[in-house]
Amino acid sequence: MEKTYLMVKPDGVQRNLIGEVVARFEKKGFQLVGAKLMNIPRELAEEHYGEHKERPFFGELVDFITSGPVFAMVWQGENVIATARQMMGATNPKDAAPGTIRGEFGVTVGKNVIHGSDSPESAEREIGLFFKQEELAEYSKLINEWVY
Ligand code: FUP
Repeated sequence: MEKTYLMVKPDGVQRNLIGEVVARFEKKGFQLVGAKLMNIPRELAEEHYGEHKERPFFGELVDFITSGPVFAMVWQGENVIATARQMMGATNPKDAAPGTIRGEFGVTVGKNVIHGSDSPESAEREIGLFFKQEELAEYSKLINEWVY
């Protein structure tokens, strides 16, 4: 089953949006297989956002993501990577469609509430950065007959 890494960022945690975000993915039919509230160590943040190392906003991005607890999650389901990206909306909340998480709850590009892996490669990499194998749960196959 396809898996993705999603994270409620420090702005979303401070604004009490964890439940709202979790509820949306649960109601859609995806399954939560791992979750934890954590403060991201600076080195982990720099590795997670490594692709942006040369960008002018890199320092601010790392400062922000380490500024308070995040809610790190792994979700699974058919096409969960691309569907979660659609449910999140565009990176810049000003371009995010109404109804999406960033469209509903975000205003600025920095504080955009949620992170989600953008490809199978980044999902695998990010899940590995934030979770140990034994922190991920397994469901019996039976449970899925109500969704698929
Ligand atoms: P996304 O995959 O939608 O989270 O977007 P990116 O990987 O392109 O960017 C990662 C984070 O960098 C965004 F969530 C917000 C931040 N960012 C900025 O602060 N300024 C920018 O111009 C672009 C991204």
